[in-house]
Amino acid sequence: MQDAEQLARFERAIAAEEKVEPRDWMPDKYRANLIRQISQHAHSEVVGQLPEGNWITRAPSLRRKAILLAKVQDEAGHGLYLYSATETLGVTREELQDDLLSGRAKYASIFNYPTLSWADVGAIGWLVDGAAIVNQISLCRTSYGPYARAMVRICKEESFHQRQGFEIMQTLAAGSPAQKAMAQDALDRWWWPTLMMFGPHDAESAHSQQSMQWKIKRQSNDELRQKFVDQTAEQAAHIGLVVPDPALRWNAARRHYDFGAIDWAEFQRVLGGNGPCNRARLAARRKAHADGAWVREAMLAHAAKQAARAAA
Ligand code: FAQ
Repeated sequence: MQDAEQLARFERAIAAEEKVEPRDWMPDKYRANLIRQISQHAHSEVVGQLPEGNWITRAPSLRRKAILLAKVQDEAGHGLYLYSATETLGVTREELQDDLLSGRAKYASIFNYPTLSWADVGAIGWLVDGAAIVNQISLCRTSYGPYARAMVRICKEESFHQRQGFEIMQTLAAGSPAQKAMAQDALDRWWWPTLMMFGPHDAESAHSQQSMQWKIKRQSNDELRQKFVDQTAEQAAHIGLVVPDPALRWNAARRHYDFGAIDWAEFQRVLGGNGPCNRARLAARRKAHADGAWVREAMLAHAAKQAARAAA
């Protein structure tokens, strides 16, 4: 079959909301764009364990520690689903790891910020997982089958993460003046970096047009960011915390919250490797990979022995 015919068939399937599956024909650019987005997403889940992992040994109670351990472990699982989904597109896990560890691959900018207090664990669950859900609910309808299915499961777990983070913030905000101040300080530091998670404005977004056309993305960066602001502004008011944006106000005509300008220079700095924790995050991942070398070697040796026994 000619490429033009295959492309027309592919586009008809996309228009009919059919899922694209690994063995289906797909344009090279569709495949490359998916490998880029899903692998960045996988790397984000894995690097995203580090800021919260920092607090496992210092959680304020056994209950909080058990919840945090489970949450961080969930993020590792999300990384695994997403690496597996990426592998269905013909790229190997080793290549993906190499891209991350060499610094070639991007991961979400938010994970390059430090967790300075226990309230930051609450802020991450509430804001970062909250933003991730807004984005990922939309991706449950993405056109690539393995990615869409991974998103359904991930969203269920992220909802629990968001609720536990909100509950930490709610508890602190209703606590002593010092606890409330700690919660407010966390909101002050995490608010703007969370808004950056949705990516550049639509007009500046390099991939959006093609990704929307192929239904890889179902809603634009700005639409999703607005949805997040609308829901989170009300949640902050509900627990008596103040969003650090003097321009934030309900716009009755638009039926949305207006909000202030994002510092895109800061976003670019973090993407360029110069955020507060970029170097520490990559160093931690490289160390974990090196420390795990013996496990990989042992597993390969075991698999080779099993295969030799089966062949004998
Ligand atoms: N950080 O043309 P666009 C989580 C890059 S999961 C870093 O708009 P696109 C769970 C972008 O990659 C969080 N880079 O790109 C959790 C592109 O670079 P490239 C991760 C960013 O793909 C919670 C360039 O800028 N979620 O948090 C960022 O159409 C708690 C141009 O941008 C996902 O990955 C950024 N914020 O739209 C875990 C969701 N924004 O490749 C642990 C899936 C943009 O040309 C603890 N991904 N860039 O070099 C997406 O929905 C999309 O990829 C966007 C970006 C919306 C992130």
